Amino acid sequence: MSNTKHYRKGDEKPVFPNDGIYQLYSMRFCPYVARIHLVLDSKNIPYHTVNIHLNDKPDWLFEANPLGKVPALQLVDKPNAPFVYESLLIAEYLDEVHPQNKLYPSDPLAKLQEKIWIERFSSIASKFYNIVDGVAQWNAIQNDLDEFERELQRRGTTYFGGAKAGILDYAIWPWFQRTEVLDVIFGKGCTFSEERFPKLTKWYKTLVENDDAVKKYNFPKEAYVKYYQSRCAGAVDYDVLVQ
Ligand SMILES: N[C@@H](CCC(=O)N[C@@H](CS)C(=O)NCC(=O)O)C(=O)O
Repeated sequence: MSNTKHYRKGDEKPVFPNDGIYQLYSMRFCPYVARIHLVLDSKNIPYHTVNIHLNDKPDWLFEANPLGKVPALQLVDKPNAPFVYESLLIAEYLDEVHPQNKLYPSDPLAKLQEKIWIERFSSIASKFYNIVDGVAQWNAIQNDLDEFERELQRRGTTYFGGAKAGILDYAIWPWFQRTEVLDVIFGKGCTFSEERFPKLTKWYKTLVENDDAVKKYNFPKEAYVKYYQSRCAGAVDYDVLVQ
């Protein structure tokens, strides 16, 4: 994980050594990119990070992803070093190509069912962006999260993946990280409470405290607050973690 500055329009594209190491186009607070950091780190795959200022994108971002979004991953180990994008497609590819610490179930049906749960989470993810009425929106998210609470209860395991984190854990964790700053995003009084979500709150805490990939990616709450405050003020500061 790299806390380097976010490149803007007009900045030269960084040059890395010819070392065959993946190059990840990232934004430090993007939950979709976080999925890829978690997958790469959980497998101990080295990578270079190129942080992008998404409100003032360098032209060369579009060579990486024609949609102008992050994540994009350059597979510099492959002929012509192609770029790939879309977080879940990248995650699945990495899990196939780097089988150490498998994240997806190997059984096709179990794998499909895990992907269905990730797909179901996408409506929650989008509700984090469309904050028309903050408190009402957080209530709507909680109603959706009830299903995930029940599912974790049904599985009876520490993680959705079992005794260790799997792809569903890493695919959804980045949005739970936002529960640290609910008051900034949705307004005062919004909480991710143990009473309503005994399993999920424990799951989140266990990941934060014990999972090496999450520990490596995570950042202090104060930085997150600053980032969201800058976003709410209409002048997003992606570089709050840059030393
Ligand atoms: N479906 C994409 C979503 C990626 C995405 O929306 N990334 C955001 C940052 S969190 C982005 O790059 N936004 C820039 C833009 O839309 O212009 C994925 O899963 O990779």
